[in-house]
Amino acid sequence: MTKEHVEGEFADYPYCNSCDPLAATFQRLVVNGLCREENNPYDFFHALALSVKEQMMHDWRRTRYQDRHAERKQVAYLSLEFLMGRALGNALLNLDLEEEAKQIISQYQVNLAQLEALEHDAGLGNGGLGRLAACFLDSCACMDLSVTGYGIRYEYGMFTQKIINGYQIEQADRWLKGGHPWDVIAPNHNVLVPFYGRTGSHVDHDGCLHHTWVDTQDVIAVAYDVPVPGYRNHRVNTLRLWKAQATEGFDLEEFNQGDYTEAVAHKNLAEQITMVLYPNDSSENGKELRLRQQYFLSSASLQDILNAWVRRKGADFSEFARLNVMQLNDTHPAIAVPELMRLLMDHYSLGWDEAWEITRHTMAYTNHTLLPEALECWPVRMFECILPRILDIVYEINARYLKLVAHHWPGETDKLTQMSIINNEGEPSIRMAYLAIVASFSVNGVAGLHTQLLTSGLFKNFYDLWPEKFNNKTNGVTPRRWLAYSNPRLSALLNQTLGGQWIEDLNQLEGLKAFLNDSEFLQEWRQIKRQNKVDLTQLIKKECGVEFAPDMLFDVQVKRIHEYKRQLLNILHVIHLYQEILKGNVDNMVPRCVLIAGKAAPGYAMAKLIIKLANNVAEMVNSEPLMKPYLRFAFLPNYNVSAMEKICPATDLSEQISTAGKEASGTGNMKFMMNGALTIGTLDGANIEILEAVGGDAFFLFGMNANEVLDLRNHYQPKQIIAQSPELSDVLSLLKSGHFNLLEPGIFEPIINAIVSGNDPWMTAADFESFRLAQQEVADTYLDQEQWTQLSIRNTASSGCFSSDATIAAYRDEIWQV
Ligand code: B1H
Repeated sequence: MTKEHVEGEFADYPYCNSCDPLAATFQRLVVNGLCREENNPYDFFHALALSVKEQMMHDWRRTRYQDRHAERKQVAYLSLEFLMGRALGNALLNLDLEEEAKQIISQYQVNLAQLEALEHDAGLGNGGLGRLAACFLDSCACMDLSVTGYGIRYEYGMFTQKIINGYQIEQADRWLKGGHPWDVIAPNHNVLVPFYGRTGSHVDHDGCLHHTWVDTQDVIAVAYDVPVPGYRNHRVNTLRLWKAQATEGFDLEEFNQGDYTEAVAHKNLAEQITMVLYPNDSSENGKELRLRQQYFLSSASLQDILNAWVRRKGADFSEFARLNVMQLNDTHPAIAVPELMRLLMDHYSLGWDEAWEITRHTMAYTNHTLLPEALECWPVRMFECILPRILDIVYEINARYLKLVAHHWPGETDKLTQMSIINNEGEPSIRMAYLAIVASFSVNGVAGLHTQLLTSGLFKNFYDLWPEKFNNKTNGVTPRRWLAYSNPRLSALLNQTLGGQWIEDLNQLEGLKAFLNDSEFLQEWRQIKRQNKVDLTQLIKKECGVEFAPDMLFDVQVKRIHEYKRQLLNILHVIHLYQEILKGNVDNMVPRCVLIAGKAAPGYAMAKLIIKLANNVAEMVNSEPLMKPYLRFAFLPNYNVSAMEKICPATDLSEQISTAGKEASGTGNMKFMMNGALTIGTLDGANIEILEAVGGDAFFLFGMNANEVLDLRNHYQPKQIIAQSPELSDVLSLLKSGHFNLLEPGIFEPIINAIVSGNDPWMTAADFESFRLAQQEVADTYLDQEQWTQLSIRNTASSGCFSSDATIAAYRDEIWQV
């Protein structure tokens, strides 16, 4: 689209469209003293980021104006997490300003890559779920969809991980300390979010009963807007992040009574809400502050959406559901359901039925996990105290819905207990997933197997009741960040070979298959991977002091540390290779560099112990001279988005080895595939779809499938399995002998016990042999470099369906119906 075209089409847009060129803004900022010290690179970064934001301002404002005035459905993506990573490189790519930026800063003895590296990651998420939200925002902007992200502006994002003596140490992530050049405060969008207080009711002049929520302690939600630029299409969407601020009113009262400290303490209480991201991936933690975060986000976002509606349409909500949809990113913002009811009834005087019709036609819920420990249940007593009015509404929703259940299953009273939103076994609690399902017109899982397991297991009753609500939307990742930006060498080859259209239409990568027998092309492909490996080698040397070598096989597992993801299986395999090398069994052995990275939730002792084990094994492997030609092992600290940008272009083998049925989808698996890695994996999550897309000969499959895992569960006897595998027995004996923890005897006992216990839900021992054999097949394949390269090309060529553009197209057509 040309600039004239854009201006012509929106001729009625009332604002002027003038903006200095990037260079002029940059010069002005530098000269006007943003660069305080001579040649301080961070100041240059800041000036460049501000200049790039300036370039977006016109399109940003126009996008908002246009979306407001078009009778198009508006989508709100509600999420407690947006794992954005760095913004500069991505903005330069999407706005086509890379070359210009390079030019501008070439005068200052720094280069663009150095400046980009100074940007602090926006780590406002834990892992896959938060990064998915970020990829979706990119795709929505690129596909010209009017989608607003709503989230929380945490003062402290995902913690910084340090490794000291092999142990994970968490440090606060002060990501805003150098200033955040990207956001714009929008004070005219501030809203008040109520907490505590009590409910009441009154009858108005017309005899109507009204419910009230009084004596509340209100917190101001301040809007911080972050621009989300589309790919060269002049659309700039908004990510609106809320920050909590104490109201002056409630401070003042106590202040006037002379209680200064109480007043300040209360201020802190309010502002605590957006202080820190909860660092749990796949487990809820039930803290009151977390509930306050969830309500704060949900209420502020819905008030914002309703305010915008009322400004345009007045208090007529008859068209609201046709023109609005809220996508709930897991149950974390599911409290938006009763909150929308409350706002419509208590603020805009709608009746229950009218409010419910609107709610159940605007809410859509995405489930991201089957793990029972991650399913949110809030104690009723917590709601009673913090959100009394919301609790009333939840009770009413439940009562009306249970009538429907009773009608559908006459006489089956246990259905009522099983399906009730309120769980009365033990301490009464609210099942947030049930609340979300009852109120949503769409419920989706994030990969084929995951959705199938939802409808046949966890949510089976609901599927029987409302089959039409359920659908699958397999995850995807944005090819802008994860291929075009992260892998410039490969990207250049793709442009040269296929033209530049693949960036917006990833299925065009299929065209690579025409070059599978072109030896020159294969050679180039190999060279690019090798260069990327050289780059990663430098990072590993710097961060871990371990020397990777670019001609060895790069075998990589990076993701949150969790027992179900089975980093342990990977470590056991490394120990096995170590033993083979010590024994001299090295004929045909393929030299390998194994990399593990990831954070453990601070309260998850077993995950932290797995990190310690990885570090101790790495220490032994890397310090044994015999290993050097064959095996290196590193644990890279502080895995985050920008680390993945360097890791995925350099990976040969992607480890996706979770216990089948446990990983809902996975998205790292897709980034690796796109960048030409081969996968070793189980039939879990989106691995299944990757296998289908690329073909069985280009995927190293091993292990039990989800049904076999279930079947084995009740008669699992790892001791027998271990006895039948001399390799696994040897590995466990060495581990038991204390070989890897000479100075800290006994520390790995919990790990050994977990593996040999019949209670191990992740069944590490059961899949070891199959994993070891698959790894041997990997090695055999890698020996034939030509074949490996062909398989690598086929992986990239087949990755088109894992673009988040494809995923978003399906959300758009099948859920949002915009
Ligand atoms: C996923 C979470 C998650 N599923 C609770 N569930 C959280 C649960 O802070 N909490 O309380 C945070 C995150 N995260 C991941 O979502 C799945 O494990 C992946 O398999 C999936 O690819 C990803 C995106 O759908």
